[in-house]
Amino acid sequence: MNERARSEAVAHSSLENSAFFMPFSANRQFKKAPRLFVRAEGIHYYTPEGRQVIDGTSGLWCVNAGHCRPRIVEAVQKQVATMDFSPPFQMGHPAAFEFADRIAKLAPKGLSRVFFTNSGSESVDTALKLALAYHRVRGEGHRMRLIGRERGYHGVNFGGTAVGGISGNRKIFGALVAGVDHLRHTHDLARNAFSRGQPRHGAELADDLERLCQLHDPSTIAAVIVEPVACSTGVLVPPVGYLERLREICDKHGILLIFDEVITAWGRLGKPFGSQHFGVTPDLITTAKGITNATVPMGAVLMKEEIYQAFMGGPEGAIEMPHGYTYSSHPLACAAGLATLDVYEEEGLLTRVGELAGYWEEQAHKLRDLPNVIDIRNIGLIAAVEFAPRSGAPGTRGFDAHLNAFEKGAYIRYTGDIIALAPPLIIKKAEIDQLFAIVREVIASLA
Ligand code: PXG
Ligand code: PLP
Repeated sequence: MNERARSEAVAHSSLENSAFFMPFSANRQFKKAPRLFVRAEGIHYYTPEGRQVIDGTSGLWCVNAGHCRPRIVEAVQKQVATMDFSPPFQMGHPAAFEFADRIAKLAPKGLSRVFFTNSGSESVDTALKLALAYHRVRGEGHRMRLIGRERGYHGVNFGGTAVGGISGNRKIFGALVAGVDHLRHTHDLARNAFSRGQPRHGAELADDLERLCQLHDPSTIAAVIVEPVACSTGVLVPPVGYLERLREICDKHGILLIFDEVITAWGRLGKPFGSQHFGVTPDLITTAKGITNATVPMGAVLMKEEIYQAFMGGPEGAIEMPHGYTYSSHPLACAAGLATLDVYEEEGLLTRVGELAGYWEEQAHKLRDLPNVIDIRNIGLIAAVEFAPRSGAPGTRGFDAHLNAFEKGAYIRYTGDIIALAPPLIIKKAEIDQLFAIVREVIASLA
């Protein structure tokens, strides 16, 4: 059966008894009324019936250069036919070294070393382990605590789930990892609703880290991890001065600061990394998604030179870091990643959002007159609209908006009563208009 015939057969047969346990999905509801994509190109997806759908969320915040870019597709095709796999432990292949060097050149100054993983979740758990091990090799093994933040999303592995702050993602998984605590989140509709870009109020919420330092003693804390912009939880943009304050407190107490840039890197905020947009440099950065334009799964942890060097003190023949994945620096991922960087660079995509963000912000905030809209927030090429919850049925407005948008020709994400928009960075102004026209109709028709 060829690809097309297979996808049509799947689309037209019942999925109700399918073996596929779908991730983060309402399996039974979905299988009764599936929403399928079978093709993608540029900023569009296509359904089995051939209907065109604007990709309003870059897949899952990852297809930054748009879908099926020929240069990336050809690089992967060539690599898979040349060398499908090469072992990453005690062996290497040239593209891995080249890709790491190119990433380091784009990174904030000082973050000069790169560890490869296969996802954002693996990047987070890798960064947390690196932080613990870094302190330990420097004789500060008493720094064992990890601090996350309420409403943070750091993937689904044990470490990331533990530092994560979305209670629905945590509560059914037992005790998770010991020694974790959380900062308060920064969402404050009373003071900051309808902010454009960074909200004015809330820098003082970073002082919550001082509170945790007093509670646990700073010498017990290894690292703090936050998303510069918390995207999964509904786009929480950091208040002016907040990230700077976190940086100061971490410096004061010798705590490593990790920015989880799985979404905020790769041009989403108009710079290669979100840290560069905010002008605050963390000690480690976790990333994934747009690193390969999502063509092949990959993630990475970037770290300061001092962190890398701290591991290089032992005998030369010793393995410095007992950590890594079978697929770390997979040849297909490196090929996709190198071609992705070529596309980003040739088309100026890592800075294009600088020119587009003003227009994007204007269009997003025009939705303010619609019913049930209690907040609109934006930064870079990201926007979110928050709805008042229906009484007795919180979250249903968000889901209805998602469904309704799909029917009207736009794919958008939702979390609770918040919808999030983050289209591919190649989007044109006229296409931004189209996307917002659909979103306007959707919100207007929401009961
Ligand atoms: N950290 C952050 C900040 C993320 O946004 C991860 C870690 C985990 O990455 P992986 O590759 O393991 O999924 C993420 C992923 C959504 C959505 O709609 C967001 C993510 C994943 C799926 C859906 O908000 N973010
Ligand atoms: N479980 C077993 C039994 C394994 O042999 C391995 C890898 O060799 C893993 C888990 C880890 O898999 P990966 O390296 O793909 O994360």
